[in-house]
Amino acid sequence: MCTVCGCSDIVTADGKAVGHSHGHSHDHGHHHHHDHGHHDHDHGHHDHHHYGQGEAGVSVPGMSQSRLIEVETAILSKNDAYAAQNRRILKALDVFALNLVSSPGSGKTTLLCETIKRLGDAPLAVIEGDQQTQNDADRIRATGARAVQINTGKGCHLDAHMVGHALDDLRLRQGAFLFIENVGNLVCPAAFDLGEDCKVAILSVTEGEDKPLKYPDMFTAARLAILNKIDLAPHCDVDLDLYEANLRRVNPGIEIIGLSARTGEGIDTWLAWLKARLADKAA
Ligand SMILES: Nc1nc2c(ncn2[C@@H]2O[C@H](COP(=O)(O)OP(=O)(O)O)[C@@H](O)[C@H]2O)c(=O)[nH]1
Ligand SMILES: [Mg+2]
Repeated sequence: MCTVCGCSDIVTADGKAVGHSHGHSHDHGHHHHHDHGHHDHDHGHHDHHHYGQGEAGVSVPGMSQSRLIEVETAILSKNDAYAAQNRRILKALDVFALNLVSSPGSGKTTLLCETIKRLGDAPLAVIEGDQQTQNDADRIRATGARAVQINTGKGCHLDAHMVGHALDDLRLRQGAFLFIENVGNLVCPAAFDLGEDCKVAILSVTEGEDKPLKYPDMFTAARLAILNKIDLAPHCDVDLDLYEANLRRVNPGIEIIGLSARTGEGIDTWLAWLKARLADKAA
């Protein structure tokens, strides 16, 4: 994940930047690209280069698979300790925390604004993650809700340490919802536990039915998938059943809600789901 896409906040003691998730299957046979110095593209021997089939699930020039796993384990265990601390704080307040993950533009902020309006006076707060700008926190604050913006710079995901600092500023109320909008990215945020109760993956109908198959880690990590922008479905020739089938192929237990943050269609199902989860948390 992160070395490959340029995340700079993941740096080990020896100054190397790395990270990624390796919870995949090793059942497939080929490992032939890991030890090569380069590939000769002039001869058409290969029409598929897969750099994720080694033990680490990722390739970084100059680093062995075992070294990559070592570094990743160190990063994620540090993150997990912060996540556990966040989780204790949230549990003590019976706060239900959601980590909203998606590619940029799927409608996370729009859905959050509509959700906040419809939740009325339910206590809630929002953490907004983006590489730059406070635009999304401003959009949330315009609804009257409390929001803290986290800018990650070159970082491609929120981590539990960042969220811990935001929690200090949020003054969460007992029994509140906490919505964490992660950096728009279908890859890296999947690997980082923030201490949330669950990840919610938002996919919009214009993104293509094959996205769950192409980015399985995110949809495996999510409890719920929201299929947003269903108002656009009639205009863009999408197969909603195929979206659902592909989501269930990578995560048979995933819950799915289709809605439109624009027209409000389906949003009541989402609100009912949220309220049921908050009640579960307090139980
Ligand atoms: N047609 C339609 N557009 C939407 C819907 N939800 C969001 N959008 C639009 O999609 C664009 C990106 O939305 P935004 O909330 O900023 O996405 P984010 O990057 O995931 O936070 C904006 O132009 C929104 O108005 C929807 O349900 N239907
Ligand atoms: Mg946004």
